[in-house]
Amino acid sequence: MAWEHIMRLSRTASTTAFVAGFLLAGAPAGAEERFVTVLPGESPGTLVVTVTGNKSPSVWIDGEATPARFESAGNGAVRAVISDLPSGSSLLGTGSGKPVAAIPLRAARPEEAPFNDRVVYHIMLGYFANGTPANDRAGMRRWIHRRYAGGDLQGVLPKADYLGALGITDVWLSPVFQSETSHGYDVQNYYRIGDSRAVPGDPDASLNLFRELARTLGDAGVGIILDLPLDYGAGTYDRRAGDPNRLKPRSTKARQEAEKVWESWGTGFKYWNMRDEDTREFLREVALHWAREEGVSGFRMDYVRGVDHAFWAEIYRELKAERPDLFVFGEAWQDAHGPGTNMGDIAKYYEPVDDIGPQFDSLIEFPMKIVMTDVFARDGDARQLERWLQSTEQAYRGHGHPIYFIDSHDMSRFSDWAVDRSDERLLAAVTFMATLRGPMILFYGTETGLAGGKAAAGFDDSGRIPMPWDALNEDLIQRMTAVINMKRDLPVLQRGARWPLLADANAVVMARANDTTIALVAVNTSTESRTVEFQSPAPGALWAARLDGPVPVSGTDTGMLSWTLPALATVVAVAQ
Ligand SMILES: [Ca+2]
Repeated sequence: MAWEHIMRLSRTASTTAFVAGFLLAGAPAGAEERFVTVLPGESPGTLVVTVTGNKSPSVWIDGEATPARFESAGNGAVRAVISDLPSGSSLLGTGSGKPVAAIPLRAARPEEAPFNDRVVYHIMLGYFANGTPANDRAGMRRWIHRRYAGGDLQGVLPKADYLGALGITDVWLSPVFQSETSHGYDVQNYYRIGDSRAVPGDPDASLNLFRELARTLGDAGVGIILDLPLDYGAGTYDRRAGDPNRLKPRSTKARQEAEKVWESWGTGFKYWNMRDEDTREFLREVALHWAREEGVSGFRMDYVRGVDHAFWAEIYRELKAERPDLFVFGEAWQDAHGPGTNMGDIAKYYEPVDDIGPQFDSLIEFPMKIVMTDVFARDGDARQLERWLQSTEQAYRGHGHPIYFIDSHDMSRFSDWAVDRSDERLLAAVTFMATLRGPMILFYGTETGLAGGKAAAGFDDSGRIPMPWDALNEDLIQRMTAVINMKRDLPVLQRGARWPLLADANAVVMARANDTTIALVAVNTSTESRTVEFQSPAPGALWAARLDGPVPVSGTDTGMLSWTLPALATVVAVAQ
């Protein structure tokens, strides 16, 4: 959930107006420096960079301006050789006065980004699979979605093999707790599995079912990530069974404008009083309980903007002390203000809090989701991909390992935005996402091209559609599985440096590199096959295709590569 969506709903902007507005917001304003290419120089410790947007830009290494002499490279771009790079340099930036764009210069070490290999499959329980009609609507008193399909843990259980076969590492379950709605974010008891999700009226049987599911998924190599709303509980929160440590949590009225609007819809939420230390402990204990007692693999923290930064750092520190392997990521969405503002806001959650430490392992990457949808689904200018990757790298300053997604429960599905519903368009987007530095989320149904909602900007819940088990697109699922396996097989995609090589209106080429491997990634968003030519980051290397794609071959000039890209595709090749 994200409260700002209410503000969005009050607007009447049409879809096209939103996209156009976004493109304007995303276009470079005047001199906005961007890297066109970054390539290793001939001698170690040198880089050859090309920058556009400023004839005499500054170059920054880890936030420090570094000397560089630029000369014209044509097309308004300038080129410089940067030598004597300090070893271990992380972030190469450009911009006047301060860096505005950056690229990661070195691969993240596994201990710096231990969760970048994760592929998280997001299940919204009510729509995924209905294991029994006996619990449908049990305990629900409000907010029953028009497409709620009775889905429950009994339904997920027999799908464990399906989920394991996709190659995912975790499932993120929408809130499993006792609640009065179909979405489940209004928790009545953090310690009880909800009646509509499991066995009505029998908390012990419900918990046993959850444990059976955790075991079965575990056998398939898949962990469970719980969706945890800690900003608020239901107005009807169970103060006896829901507070086993007798901490007597306190609540307040809504504190933020968006929350007030939400409350006016009559859901009767109770906002936890974060000024009360017992309440903070109560909330930390909730997460610790599920980590200690039920062995979940992580948490997706809901609406983190509703809670202070210190709380997130405190709960992160306690969780990691207990279970360093827990993957903790947050949702910091601010949809009423566009991706630029949201990016700045997300950046605050990547910053460690003084005297406490980090807040999250990762944050859900909303800005790139919007950009990827515009480029891959709406034929938007492909240069936006490169531009926004460089913007987010700078904004997150190397702390950030965004968890990328293209579909979610709160936004219109990619396939509903798409100008045509080709498998290629969707697959090109998911493949591109899989090549980005960070973990990724696949919303249930995306692997089979699920659509049937509507295209609307900001919050929209029309993508909550029952999983079409009787009409799966087996071919697409197989190809998605290959993409997921590629992500998991190639550490260079998970943590490697990223060198931009080419970007134009409908093509992007980049390299990903670590100490042992260089991978090339190319995107063609046009509906025709086309050949791109670019400088090789590894002259003389032979390239092997992944995903049965084409390979780059020697170009017209020495050191150039030529790659013929299929229409609407993201292709990957790895240096041999
Ligand atoms: Ca059911």
